[in-house]
Amino acid sequence: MRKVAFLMGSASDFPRVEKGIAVLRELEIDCDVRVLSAHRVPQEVSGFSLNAESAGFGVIICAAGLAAHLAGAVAAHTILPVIGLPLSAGSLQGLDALLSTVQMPPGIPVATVGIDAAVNAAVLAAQILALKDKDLNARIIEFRRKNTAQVILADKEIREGCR
Ligand code: RP5
Repeated sequence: MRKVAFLMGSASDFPRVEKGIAVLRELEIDCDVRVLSAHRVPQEVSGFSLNAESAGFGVIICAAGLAAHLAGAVAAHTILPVIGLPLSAGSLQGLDALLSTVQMPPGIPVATVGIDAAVNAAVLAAQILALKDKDLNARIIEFRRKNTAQVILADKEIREGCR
């Protein structure tokens, strides 16, 4: 199975992305986690992106806050699917990162999830890889079944507590 690259613009982003990394691990997906900034190390970003397909990656998740250009910079250099994960760093609480990530020009898409939605970024990456992996497909179905069971249990507990 191809790997997922989980890139973040700064090490300070890690607390906001670790739940997504945990989901990839739970789904038994190989994941390389890197700090790569579009602005601070642009040459490393382009080098990584140009080589990503031959290095065995199938999807690239790019998490960044503020003027979040990491996903767009990566997407400019590869036709692998790029998932943008805008983060709530800074005084605009992620709205800046959301718009910087999602508003890509025609022909260079970034599939953008919600602000700080690291879990959704990971599940979307898994669903893309699962198109060519039946075992992973089954693990995602089980992951969703567990989520459903948790909500049903929460509903039961709340209803019983309100009696
Ligand atoms: C962005 O700037 C990073 O993704 C991070 O969210 C934000 C702040 O980075 P640091 O100044 O904490 O390194 O590029």
